Amino acid sequence: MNTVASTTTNSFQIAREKLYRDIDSLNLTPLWEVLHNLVPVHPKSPCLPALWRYEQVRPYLMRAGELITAEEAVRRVLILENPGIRGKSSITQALYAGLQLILPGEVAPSHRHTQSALRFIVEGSGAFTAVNGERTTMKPGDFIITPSWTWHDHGNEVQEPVVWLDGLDIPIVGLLDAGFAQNNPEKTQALKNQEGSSFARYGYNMVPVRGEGPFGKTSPIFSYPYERSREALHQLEQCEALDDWDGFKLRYVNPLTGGYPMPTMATFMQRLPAGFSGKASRQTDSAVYSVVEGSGSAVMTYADGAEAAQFQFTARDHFVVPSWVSLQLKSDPGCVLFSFSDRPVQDALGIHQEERLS
Ligand code: GTQ
Repeated sequence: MNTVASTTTNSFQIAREKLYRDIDSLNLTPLWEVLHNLVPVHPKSPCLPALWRYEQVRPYLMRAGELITAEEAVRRVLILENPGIRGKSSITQALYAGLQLILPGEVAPSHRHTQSALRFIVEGSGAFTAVNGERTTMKPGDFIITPSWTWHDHGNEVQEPVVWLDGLDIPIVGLLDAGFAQNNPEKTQALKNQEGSSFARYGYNMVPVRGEGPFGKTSPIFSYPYERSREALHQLEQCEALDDWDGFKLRYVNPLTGGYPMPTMATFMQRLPAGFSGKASRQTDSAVYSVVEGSGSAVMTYADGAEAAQFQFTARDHFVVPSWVSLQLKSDPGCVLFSFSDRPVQDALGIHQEERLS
């Protein structure tokens, strides 16, 4: 019986493989060989959890600073590449992240592209980024937006190096083959608006009575200063019970819509109070974290219960939590974490899922 069954199986197998070879030149391929990968039972990301310790990364960033100018590099950035998908310039399948350095006196020349960018300031105060004719000064913990297709240049007119985390939707725009880019003949764009004018218009829970926002689907606030987000979280801690999974966590908003500040990327800031030992949860949006203050630890677990990662983090470290890997955060001294993810895209598709494990 067995022999007959396996002979039949083998002859089918041989005939099937011949079929695959015969249809190959017509650019045809059988679905049934790949269906389980195309339509997984649950997300199985090729991305791995990873941590970039700032004390390890910083010396190399400074070495890059000695070897290439911001102007020659256009953007002097060390890309945070996910170890599971090396060579793709991506930190998750959907997102790009890198650490950008601008040294005193340098300019990163003006250009624009359809990819949206966020900046989260990691070290140094007083560099600027200019968007659409307005400058904003960068301070650690500030979250700054470069909306799609807006001219932007960065510069450092202070005496210290300035480093920030760049988060871009490069892989998403690449997936759609929808990228355009242009260099501005003006290296540093002409300023049209006084610094602070867009914050005055949109940053105080008030918005202009007439007219539409300047950036289409992107928030008209292009800098969300840390002092405000920090204050909000500290106040929350005084007056509200903490969430067992997140501690105190808020999401940044586009004041014109109440939605996410950018069409492709959601941003969050959270405070884990001293002694926090969180419960585990997992989400379908992979997230990139920048540690703003304090220190703590992360435990990540795969869907089958296997340990994915366990590490300690401290201020200025960065880490990535892949889709559907559960995350558990702890902090003895307390800490503040910034994070961003591709959640708006998943919300637009109606597929975002979160599971809070006990
Ligand atoms: O600052 O415009 O890290 O265009 C990658 C691509 C930064 C930027 C990056 C970019 C930029």
